[in-house]
Amino acid sequence: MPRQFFVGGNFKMNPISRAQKKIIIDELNAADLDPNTEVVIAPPSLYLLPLKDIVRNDIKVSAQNCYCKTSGAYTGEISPAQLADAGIPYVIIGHSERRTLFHETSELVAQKTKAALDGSLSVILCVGETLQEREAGKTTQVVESQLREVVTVLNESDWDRVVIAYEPVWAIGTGRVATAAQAQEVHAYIRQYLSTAVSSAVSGNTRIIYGGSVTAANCKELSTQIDVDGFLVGGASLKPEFVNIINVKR
Ligand code: G2H
Repeated sequence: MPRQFFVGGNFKMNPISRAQKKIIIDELNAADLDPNTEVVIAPPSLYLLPLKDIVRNDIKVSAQNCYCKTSGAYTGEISPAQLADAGIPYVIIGHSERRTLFHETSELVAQKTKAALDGSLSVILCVGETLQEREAGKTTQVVESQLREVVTVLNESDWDRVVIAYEPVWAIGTGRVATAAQAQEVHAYIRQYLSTAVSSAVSGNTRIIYGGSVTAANCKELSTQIDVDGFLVGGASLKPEFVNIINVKR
């Protein structure tokens, strides 16, 4: 079965008001969207439930993070069980901003991924190298080591609900998008790695999306790459051009 194209909008800590949030959702609700593309938007946790209530049914809602425990004394955290109970189907795990600003290790990312899947969520799992690591020729080594921690704790069937987002840190929010060839090279490497580390079925079925300064202007060529199954969009997901990115395969 072909992999369904996937476009995620990672709002990060935006917008800063409920009024702005409503404008973004009103635009999405009114848009003519490609029905063949899976669309997921990830607002700040404060907006998850109200947004879920007003957004159209063919757009899914995702949390931007969750913890690896079900409940307890973990101030400021949200559990997979709470998200699932609230009807939130997806969560982003391991975004580079979580890894760098909040010191999340690959081991913790793997624990969170497993907990989210065990809590019946689907996971958008982010991996990617820094500019320093790329320039040192360590891109695939870094991405593989981030994935290896996850591979170690997941069962083969868990992968049905994982979307891998390759997000080179040097491309995130910088306006410096990876070239189509750079993205394809790493996506192909990830697919090959899944084939050897998990199974050829998981390698063939897992969606690998690209994130990092994706815009309506640069998404077309990226979308034609054989191993690019969609995008995780930050800044541009807050703008009207998000609709053009969703519709790139039309
Ligand atoms: C990468 C991306 C969304 P942006 O973080 O995950 O953000 O498109 O703003 O680079």
